[in-house]
Amino acid sequence: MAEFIQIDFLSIIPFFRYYKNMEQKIFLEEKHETSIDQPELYRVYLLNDDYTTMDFVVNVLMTVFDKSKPEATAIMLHVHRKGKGLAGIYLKEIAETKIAEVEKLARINGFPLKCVLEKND
Ligand code: TYC
Repeated sequence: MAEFIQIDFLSIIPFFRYYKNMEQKIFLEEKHETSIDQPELYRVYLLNDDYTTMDFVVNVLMTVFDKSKPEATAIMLHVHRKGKGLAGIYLKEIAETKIAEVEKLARINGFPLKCVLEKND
């Protein structure tokens, strides 16, 4: 003799509601997490000095910071006139690596060129 399982649909409704709420809660928590997990970005500035050649600075901006020649020239002239200029904005580790690269290239070539790192708030 076959046995039948009887389902009382009315008593199942609260369970559906519970799972729907849980799904929404997880969705909201995930959304919240992505909004607070923004990576912190840092600005790399080049500083002016009296000894580094303009050509070397343009070269550094093109090779290390991926600037075109006209962009690199404009940034270099801005640094030369104003004392400081933005080379790029990166994640902290990448920014630090770029600074190390610039200062290593500068020392090898006998120039005192320096960079500074500032948090991009
Ligand atoms: N002031 C330098 C000169 O007259 C050129 C220069 C530009 C140096 C930018 C550094 O970050 C710098 N030769």
